[in-house]
Amino acid sequence: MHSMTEWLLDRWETMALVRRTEETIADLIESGEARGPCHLAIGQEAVAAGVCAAIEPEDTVWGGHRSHGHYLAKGGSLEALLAEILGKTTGCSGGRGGSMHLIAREQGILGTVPIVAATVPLAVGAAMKYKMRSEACAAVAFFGDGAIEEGPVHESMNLAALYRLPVIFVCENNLYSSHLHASERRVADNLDRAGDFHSIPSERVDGNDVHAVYEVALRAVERARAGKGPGFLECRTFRWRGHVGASADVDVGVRRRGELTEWLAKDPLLRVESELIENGVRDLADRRKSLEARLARALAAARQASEPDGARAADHVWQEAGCGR
Ligand SMILES: Cc1ncc(C[n+]2csc(CCOP(=O)(O)OP(=O)(O)O)c2C)c(N)n1
Ligand SMILES: [Mg+2]
Repeated sequence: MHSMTEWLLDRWETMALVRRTEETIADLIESGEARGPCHLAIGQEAVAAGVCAAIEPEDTVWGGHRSHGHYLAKGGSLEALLAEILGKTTGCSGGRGGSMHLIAREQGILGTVPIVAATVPLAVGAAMKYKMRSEACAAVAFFGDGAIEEGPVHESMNLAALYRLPVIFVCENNLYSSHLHASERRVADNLDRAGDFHSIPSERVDGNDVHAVYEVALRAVERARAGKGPGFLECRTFRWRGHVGASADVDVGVRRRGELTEWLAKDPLLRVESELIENGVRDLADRRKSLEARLARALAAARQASEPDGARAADHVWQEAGCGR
């Protein structure tokens, strides 16, 4: 098989995994089995898949409240994700965090946290460590267009630019922050210029085109590794579901209803599938079947896992005096 087709098949595997996992999570929300808030990124899969393909296993990623895709694309365990969402002890955060608190240290997923913009400075901190210790790693901060409205993103960009840190700022511009459209929050559609003020090279890319995302991410990562400092990517995309939960939020306004129809036609996964079929790949149905079997196994294991012990709810809350100082 042509190596480009193999590369694209890998991206398909990641994007289909993210899509079907999130659709499964949507079912768990609707049935009431998943009780904590879940934010789905269905429709945005090419950003996680493209960026994570451009980095190495030892690089780190950081995310926010909508990070199932980042976690899976970087190699986080599917079973530990579903178990976390179901609040089980085998979850990646021991069942204490739920959908919005994902971590997998071994895979370089050092934290997804729902305080908007909060992990961006942490990614910069990691990049500072790489630089100080001359480690050839890069850190990736995934955040939304709403996060740009928070101070820590700008402070982080300034520091990263000043010290030429190996960090990539990946802004997933899905046009909405909760229920507010970008045009209700900003005077201009200019997030691609967010890095200008700090002399950080910034690029706008079609976030539904996995090839395009990969290419800009790779350029930024190569620059960062060469000691040339951070990069900023604005990935234009759209979430098909609502801000939180399984619904599509089309009742939020006429605008969103029209936009959704428009964006459904730009399905990033379907684009990859069409290209694979054009390139002669004929076994997508078999691959889909294996994916369903994998998902069913992971969900069954998560369901069977034990619930955390209520008597230990305060574990990890307090730092014992004298420890870790
Ligand atoms: C500091 C902070 N302010 C407000 C919120 C409430 N909140 C949660 S998600 C969200 C919207 C974030 O929008 P964006 O960054 O574009 O990410 P998206 O939801 O579109 O992926 C807000 C305002 C929060 N969690 N943290
Ligand atoms: Mg947004």
